[in-house]
Amino acid sequence: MSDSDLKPRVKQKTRVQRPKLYKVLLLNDDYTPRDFVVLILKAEFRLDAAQAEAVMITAHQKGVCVVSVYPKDVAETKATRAIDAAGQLGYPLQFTVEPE
Ligand code: TYC
Repeated sequence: MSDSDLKPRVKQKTRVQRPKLYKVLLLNDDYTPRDFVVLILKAEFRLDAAQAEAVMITAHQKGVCVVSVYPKDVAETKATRAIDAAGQLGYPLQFTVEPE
């Protein structure tokens, strides 16, 4: 039997790299229609009807609500697309992204 047939006595530790996650926050305003907020949450963030309604109402009542968490580039892309879609219709809807 050669040396290379022997099992190593020291087990190597495997470190798994988890991507840092970022929260997308929905901000309340006085002008964007509730139905449009729900529509955007369903279309861009893939929330179901009940989740979208709950997130919209929480932002409406408390001023802000976490929509979901994603890797940084995904969070920023979704927030930007949602803001742009609202802006096209003249709504001031805002989303922000921050580390979890
Ligand atoms: N406050 C808005 C209204 O009364 C609805 C709204 C809810 C807007 C949540 C933004 O993040 C928001 N029409």
